[in-house]
Amino acid sequence: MTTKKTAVVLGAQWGDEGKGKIVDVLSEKFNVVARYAGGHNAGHTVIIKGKKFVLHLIPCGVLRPGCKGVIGNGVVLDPAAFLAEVKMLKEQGFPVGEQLFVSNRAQVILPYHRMIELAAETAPGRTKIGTTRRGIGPAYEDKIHRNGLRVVDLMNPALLRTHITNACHEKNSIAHALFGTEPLNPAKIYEEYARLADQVAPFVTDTAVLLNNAIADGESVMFEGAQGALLDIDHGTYPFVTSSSSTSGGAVTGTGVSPTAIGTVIGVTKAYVTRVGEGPFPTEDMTQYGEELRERGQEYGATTGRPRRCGWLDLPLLRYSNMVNGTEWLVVTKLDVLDSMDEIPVCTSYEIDGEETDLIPADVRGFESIVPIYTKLPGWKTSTEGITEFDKLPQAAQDYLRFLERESRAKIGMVSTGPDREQTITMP
Ligand code: 2SA
Ligand code: MG
Repeated sequence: MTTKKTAVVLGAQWGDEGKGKIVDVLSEKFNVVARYAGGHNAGHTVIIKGKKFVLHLIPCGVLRPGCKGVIGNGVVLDPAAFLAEVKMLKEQGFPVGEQLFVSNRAQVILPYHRMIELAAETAPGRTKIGTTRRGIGPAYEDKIHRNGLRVVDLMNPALLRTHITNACHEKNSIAHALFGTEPLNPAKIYEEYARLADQVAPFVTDTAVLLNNAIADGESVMFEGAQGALLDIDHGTYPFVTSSSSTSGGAVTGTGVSPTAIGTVIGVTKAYVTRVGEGPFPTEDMTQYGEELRERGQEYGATTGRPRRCGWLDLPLLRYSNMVNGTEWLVVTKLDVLDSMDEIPVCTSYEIDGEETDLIPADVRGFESIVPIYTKLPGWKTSTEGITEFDKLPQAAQDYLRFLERESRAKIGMVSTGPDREQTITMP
């Protein structure tokens, strides 16, 4: 799986597939790990020797001594959230200062982005997305509207002041007119962000140059996805998506490396499915079995603590995700969560308007008419927790994985049987 010098590691579903752990395990083989999309809406959990680290913005690679971390231009950076994470890592003894780099072209999240998002999410009559309320969407909106503030601009006090003054004028009037929101004070914001800028400055560089030089020098680079393919702004279940390109294409535009520089794509999928926030979820299980998955899998948001919706593996969606990402390898996580099930339903195709199909509807109404067609696979009813060899898994668990592999048309390279680094099967 890691014979290539560069790899994109991303979520194949709606996020929370356990990317944090997998990036951490694989980072042993990489010199650089780069985030390319999203912001501190992500929650990547890594457990090292029983100790839990949750990273939201900084790539998990920095937890490996000597591994460089890059926050690419495709990321939206909340300077306060970034510095809080740096502080947490330093307190834990990680030398982030020397090995962490922030793109001068990344966009900055400002307080009015959160204000607008909060107002929009709670306004009557608006489609509620169930966002993380971190200001992600409005920050990307400004980027695409060519109205954003980039990290390089954050470093320029005169420009920063003008930008904040003008933006507050505009955002305050919009938020007040539409949502009756109290205005923000531009002078206060300027003071705070000028101070934050000084602290962010030492990390800032042209990360596209850094990454391309690293690749040219024969270093290995991992591109760490955030959220998941089905939350991609173009390919996900729009409008119930995040505002960035979370699929493998985003690794290119979000860092400034060429598509030909990407060696392989590794998709991380749970052995079942979860989703947090609103939006379609054909295989969602609202019965006690869904509840059981949530409790056994501890399915609560790593950023917001929200309970995640739970359901069964959806092969049409996984195949779609593999197609859009060009996934060569799959990593299957949380297999052990299924240990207690008598039988495990897996959705193999859909019925839409009486017709069996494998096609993913583009619109939300199309999703509402999906009737999932399930195959029930036998459970194994014994613990797989911590197993490190495929042959040691109960036969039914091996069969489940082989079925998943055949039906999803990607090779399984690794299986996770618990949260710790060591609880991992590398496929023979
Ligand atoms: P946003 O805040 O604009 O990105 O929200 C838009 C949609 O994207 C979903 N989203 C996520 N889904 C799963 N995990 C995410 N990260 C955290 C985690 C989430 C948490 O790892 O648990 O703690 O709640 C994440 N980030 C964004 C979001 O639910 C919306 O559906
Ligand atoms: Mg997560």
